[in-house]
Amino acid sequence: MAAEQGLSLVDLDANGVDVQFRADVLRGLGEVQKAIPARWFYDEVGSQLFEDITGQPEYYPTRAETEILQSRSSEFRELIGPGRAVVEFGSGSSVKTPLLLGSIAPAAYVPLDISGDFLRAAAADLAEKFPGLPVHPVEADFMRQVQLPEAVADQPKLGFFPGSTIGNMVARTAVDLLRTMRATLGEGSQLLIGMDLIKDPDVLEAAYDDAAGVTAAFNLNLAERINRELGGTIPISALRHVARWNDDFARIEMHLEAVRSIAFEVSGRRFEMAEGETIHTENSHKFSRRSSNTLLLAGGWTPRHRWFDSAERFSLILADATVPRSAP
Ligand code: AVJ
Repeated sequence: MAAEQGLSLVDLDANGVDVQFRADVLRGLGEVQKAIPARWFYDEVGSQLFEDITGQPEYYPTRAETEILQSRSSEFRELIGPGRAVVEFGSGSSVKTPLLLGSIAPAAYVPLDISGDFLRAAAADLAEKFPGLPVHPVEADFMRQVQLPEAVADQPKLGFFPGSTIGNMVARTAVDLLRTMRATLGEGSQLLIGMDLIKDPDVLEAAYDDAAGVTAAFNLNLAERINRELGGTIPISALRHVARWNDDFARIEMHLEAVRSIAFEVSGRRFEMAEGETIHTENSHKFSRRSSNTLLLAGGWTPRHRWFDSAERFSLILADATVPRSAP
């Protein structure tokens, strides 16, 4: 299918509609609790809005993680060592990746991303900042095992998965991804992964409902994207952004809530929402030291070192690929 021959991984129909987007939206709006996978936030508008979120005073994760990367350079160098191929899951953010690469003297940098455009931009940016560093971008869906370039086959790997993006997945999907990463990276690999921490629900809810309304715009853009790309007639002004802490699952949930009863069409199909009914658009799980250990171990990774920002809001964990052995 589309994944072959270096073609785009995005499957478009004859009208240019993203087939997977339409399938996910139609299925999700048909569920009892309406839900749409969070990955569909990130069209061009949504990606820009996320960048804007990271600059909001209430949204601490990006600043906290960047602080760790800035302040622990010598510890990274010591615990990771030189000569590794850094494999980043999702193409590099402008700030975090150079901080890591500058700390550890890597042998190569391999950004993986499903979007060829983001990938090429990130690769060009990094190649310019690190002139001697071989950069091998791979257009791939990292939720599946990826065949890494031949050039890095014999180099030990460091997986890099910042941002607490793992928190967007429910435990079962997160474990699948961690195991897939292990298969992609191989024996002897390490993983440096960002995981946001459980804290006061008021702080968390504010981080996902900033006063300037940028997160609200980010959430509502999903409904706008449905209208733009799938011939939707969702009345945007009848939807309200909601961010709420779910203590049982230790996660922030984002929803779009109907402020009155509405009916609309998407791709010719009709849907209704009662007043107060929601579309669940994102989970952002938060972790304790124990729950992060449990998740990593279940995914085949042994946590070796953990760093926190000075306010202890966010953690960056270095783990290595566990060699399975029998108990005890
Ligand atoms: C990019 C997935 C880490 O969950 O904090 C930010 C996305 N959503 N504000 C997060 C997001 C709302 C973000 N991640």
